[in-house]
Amino acid sequence: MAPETRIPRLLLTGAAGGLGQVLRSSLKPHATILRASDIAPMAPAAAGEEVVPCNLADKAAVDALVAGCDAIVHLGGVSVERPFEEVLEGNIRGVFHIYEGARRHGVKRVVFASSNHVVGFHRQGEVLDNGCARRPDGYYGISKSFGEDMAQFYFDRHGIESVSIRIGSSFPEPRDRRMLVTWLSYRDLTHLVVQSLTTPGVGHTVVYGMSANRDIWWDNRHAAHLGFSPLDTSEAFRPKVEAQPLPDPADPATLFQGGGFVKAGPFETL
Ligand code: NAI
Ligand code: 15L
Repeated sequence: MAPETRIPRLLLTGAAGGLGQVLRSSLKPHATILRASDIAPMAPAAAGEEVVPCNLADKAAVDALVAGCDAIVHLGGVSVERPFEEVLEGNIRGVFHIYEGARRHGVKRVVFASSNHVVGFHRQGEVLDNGCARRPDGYYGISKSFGEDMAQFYFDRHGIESVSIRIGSSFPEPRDRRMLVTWLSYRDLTHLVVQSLTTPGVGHTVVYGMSANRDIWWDNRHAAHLGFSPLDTSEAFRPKVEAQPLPDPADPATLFQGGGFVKAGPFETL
């Protein structure tokens, strides 16, 4: 991106996490100042960075965090299936605080890290577009579904544009057969986030985040305006992954798109 089209101040939540560390580096050329935030310890600020610790469950702290920012990439929160009370704090309260901060401080674009677990109880092999029924596979997936609803509401009511990325599995490499389908390389993730930040007129767009893998469960035709064209594929990892023992075909983790998340819990929290 040319310097004159850089985002003046870009907020990145979840900056200490797996994807946050990747995007903190790869988004830096697209922002004059990148404000990195997390509840966990982060690397010190480099040139052109601000590091602001913040608990997303703290409304006043998030309001101060968002002040002065021009766009937000919201990765922060619980990223796996956990007891509802944990998901409530980090994800449900957290995404509300982010959108309220955006409204109060005039932020016009949010990229929300949603998840394939919004649709995790659809069968593996079924091809879904972004208009399909959501079938969350746990409290975590429900929180991401809620986040997508917040994104839609804040566009309809307040004109804040969002892209909700239903990320598949974004890791250095796919770890199992399911991830041969759901894998999103870090390069393709960065491309998708940049397109989501810079494409004009997105309203609220839901897009699936996966590389150009051989087999697909997700169809992005209704999100074509984002211009997301992945360059990577999981094929190079297929021999290594397929050397693993075959999974039980009757296991719910093999039957449903959400994999192991569909059988997490219940959690006894009383
Ligand atoms: P991660 O767990 O490594 O990072 C999440 C970060 O959020 C952590 O650094 C954590 O300290 C922070 N966080 C948690 N609760 C917080 C709170 N109350 N206040 C402030 N910060 C808090 O997860 P990862 O893999 O980096 O994922 C980033 C985002 O993308 C998450 O929202 C996750 O749900 C989503 N995602 C990731 C996928 C993947 O394959 N890596 C797939 C689908 C969605
Ligand atoms: C997610 O939503 C998680 O954040 C990530 O840790 C992976 O488990 C991923 O989905 C996946 O489904 O592989």
